[in-house]
Amino acid sequence: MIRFLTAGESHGKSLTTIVEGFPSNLKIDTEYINQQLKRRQFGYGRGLRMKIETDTVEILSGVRFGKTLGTPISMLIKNFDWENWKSKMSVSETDEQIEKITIPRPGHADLVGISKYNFDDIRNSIERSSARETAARVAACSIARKFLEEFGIHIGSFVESIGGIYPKENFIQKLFDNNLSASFNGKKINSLSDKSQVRVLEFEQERKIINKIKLAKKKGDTLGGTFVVVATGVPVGLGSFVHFDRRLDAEIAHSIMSINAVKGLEIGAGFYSAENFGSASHDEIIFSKNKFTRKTNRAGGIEGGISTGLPIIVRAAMKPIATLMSPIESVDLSRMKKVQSRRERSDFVAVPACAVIAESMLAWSIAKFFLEKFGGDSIEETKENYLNYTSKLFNRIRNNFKGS
Ligand code: EPS
Repeated sequence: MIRFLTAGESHGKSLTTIVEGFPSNLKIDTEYINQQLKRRQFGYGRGLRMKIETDTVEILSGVRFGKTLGTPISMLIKNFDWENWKSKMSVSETDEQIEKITIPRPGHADLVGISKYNFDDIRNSIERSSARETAARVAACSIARKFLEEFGIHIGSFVESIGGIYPKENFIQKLFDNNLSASFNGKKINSLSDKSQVRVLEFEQERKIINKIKLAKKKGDTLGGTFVVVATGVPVGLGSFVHFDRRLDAEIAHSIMSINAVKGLEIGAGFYSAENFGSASHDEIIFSKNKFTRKTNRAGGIEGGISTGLPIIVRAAMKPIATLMSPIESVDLSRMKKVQSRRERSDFVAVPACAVIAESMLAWSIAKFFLEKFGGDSIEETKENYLNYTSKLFNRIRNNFKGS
């Protein structure tokens, strides 16, 4: 069982995370984690905060001479902006007069947060509900990502649309076609999308999106979008149909929906299938070269809550950032009067970052179920378990059904 916790406020001193349950002897280094943190910070449309922060991790425990010890791994990411927030975010009581925030922003956790936690200052809700926390998640999930790479599992993502601007080519259909998806795997996708300022795969679409973001900025508005995350190299048999909380699709949905501002999710051709005949929705089974495969992958790599061995395809929708520079209606809680909601420094678009965070969360979910099936105390033992299962899989099926 792997688990992780994160701690830290957006403008507090730092973010921290503790990751527990990974086997010993997994090679890991700070540079690998920093690379993922950098990818999360990138993207046209981020606000001024990203000019202040350069996220890097300090590993505090659990790793020796570049390898995991099997003990809890703790990590720290500094908030450079904290220098500007020392009094506003003081841990101890302060005599300084700190202005309270009294106008909740619609779409944020502001109003629900003060209602639930009995606060007299919206700042107390803002700080932890901020998507800054996702930096710690990416650090934690980098361990999962590195672990999966040991088994040839690679995770990639691209932004499908921002502000309703879609690509000319239907990349999702390409992923559903098994002949095409082989050359369109997790690694390949990232080698293309990492080069784009908005993580898209078409140059013309990128140009149009950047123009739309410029327009949003000018109007003091924000935009959301859709993105796709793909995991390739996942073996058959992760997850289960035996109980709701052991289904791989349910686990993935939980992970991705937990990312700030994600409001929609589908696995494979989810919504398309709902409009079409079953014959156009399912993936015909083919037997070739001692292996089972499918003509298509509309199931998005999961059937009956279990991985099929084909790429796992997740598509999600992120709502526009809720902090607007041209505000919408709200209520000032100090006077209980209708007002325009408060302005606060923020991002205009964070869909590219969201896609990278979703890669990380998907890596976590797959690693969780992978270790449940193959987990040993060391990476070597885990590899033996994995090879024992995968190398015998086909023969077991053939022998079981011989003569039936
Ligand atoms: C965020 C608001 C902005 C973002 C922040 C998330 O921060 P600030 O209020 O300091 O300008 O930049 O995201 C990050 C700091 C990050 O690292 O992703 C929010 O309200 O969620």
